[in-house]
Amino acid sequence: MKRVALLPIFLVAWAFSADPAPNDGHVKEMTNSIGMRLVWIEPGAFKMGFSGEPIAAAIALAPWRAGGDFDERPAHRVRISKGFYMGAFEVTNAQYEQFDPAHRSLRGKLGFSKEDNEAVVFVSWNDANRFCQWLSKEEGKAYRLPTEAEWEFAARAGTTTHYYTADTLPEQFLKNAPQSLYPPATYPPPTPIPTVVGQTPPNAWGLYDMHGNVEEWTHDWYGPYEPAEQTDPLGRAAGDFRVTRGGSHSTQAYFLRSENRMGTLPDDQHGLIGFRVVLGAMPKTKPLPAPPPPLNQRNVSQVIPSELSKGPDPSKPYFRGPRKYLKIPPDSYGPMFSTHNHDTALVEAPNGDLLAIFYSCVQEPGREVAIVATRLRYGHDEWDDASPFWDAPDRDDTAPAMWFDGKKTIFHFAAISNGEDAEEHLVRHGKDLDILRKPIPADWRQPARSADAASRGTAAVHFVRRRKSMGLVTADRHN
Ligand SMILES: [Ca+2]
Ligand SMILES: [Ca+2]
Repeated sequence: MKRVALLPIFLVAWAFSADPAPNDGHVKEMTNSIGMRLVWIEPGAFKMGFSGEPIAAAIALAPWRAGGDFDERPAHRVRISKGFYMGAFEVTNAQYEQFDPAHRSLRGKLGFSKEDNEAVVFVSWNDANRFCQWLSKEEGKAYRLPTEAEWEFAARAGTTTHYYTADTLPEQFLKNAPQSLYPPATYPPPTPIPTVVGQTPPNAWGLYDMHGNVEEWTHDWYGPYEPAEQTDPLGRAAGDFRVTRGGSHSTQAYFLRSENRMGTLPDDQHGLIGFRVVLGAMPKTKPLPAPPPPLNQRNVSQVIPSELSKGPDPSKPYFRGPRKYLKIPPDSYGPMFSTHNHDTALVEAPNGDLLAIFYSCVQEPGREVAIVATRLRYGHDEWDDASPFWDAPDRDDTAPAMWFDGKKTIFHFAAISNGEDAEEHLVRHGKDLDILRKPIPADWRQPARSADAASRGTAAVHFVRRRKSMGLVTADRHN
């Protein structure tokens, strides 16, 4: 982890040659010990989230998206009370590898990011934080990831439009956008594209690549917005996904908007995701509490009914009429979608409830695809209303499967992708739905329907493979 000693002399000169301090002793621009250019972001206030004009049809691509994604609302006033320095560019391979030289082996993986001056990718949220800690120690200063609010504030640079370039984004910002997933395409994109930083015009505050190039990790857990004005918000206190912002190459302009929110698991290392740093103390505010659990996880009886094994009298005919188990309000466009719901997985829980999950979207494969759930509680005649179950924002949470091990644990098999081809296969299990990862061959796309018990304590899950063949994996409580 050795620092390159070549740059500082030049860089100190740069710092002193920067514009005079704007008003409180901060130079407008400086370059740090590893050659990162940082620009000073003044404190201020802005409206965070979707507001303003409907998105043009050529960008929204579907009328239901003219108002942005459901999680961009309600737009709310945010005050950023303290200024900070922000990387003018995304962190590059050359910069990151001063911290972690071993990362070099990932250059060019799937065709992404080969050169020194390309944005670093295949770095998890945890990696990005470790990099910030390392740099903080090296320089004796406080480097960190931006909060989600700081990121949007900085990206907008005073604009209220969908991009800092107005309500449309010039063509030069779009790298491989037609190879995005909606309409469908393959992952990785068949045409590798350079991600050299700073090739498109910066915003008014001197920040490059806030629209596209690579997605950028932020500090915050992903969760719903609140309508009230906030000062220095830090997102939610807990969650499954960390927010990424700005969209990337191989992604359509809709997802590159200033207000668009994306996210994934904090240990995900992905070819679309990198980061930029902030220099400045973390705000001392408290995050919003984690949102309340969805209906399908609320008031779940912990009692195992004594008569559970007793069914209808087998000697008498027994009919129950069809009953609706999918209850999503009409014209719902997130977090549940009334248009297209499919591929149910069903388990009987030990308390006698039936739990059903399925994927919900407008069109598959789409980045809006989410997993929703409904529960038929033991002794009830009607299924609950549907409620959200699992939804990595702007990822296709492809085909779910579930399995109860006959003892205490329900497993949820999931895949996260940007389109048709899943890149991440996950197993969540237990009361808290802890996330485990199960290594699955790269060309296996999605779990297919419900899992079966293969042997005592072991689930067998069929996976659809890319060439229409099937694969089989097993899982138990330990893996
Ligand atoms: Ca970017
Ligand atoms: Ca989004």
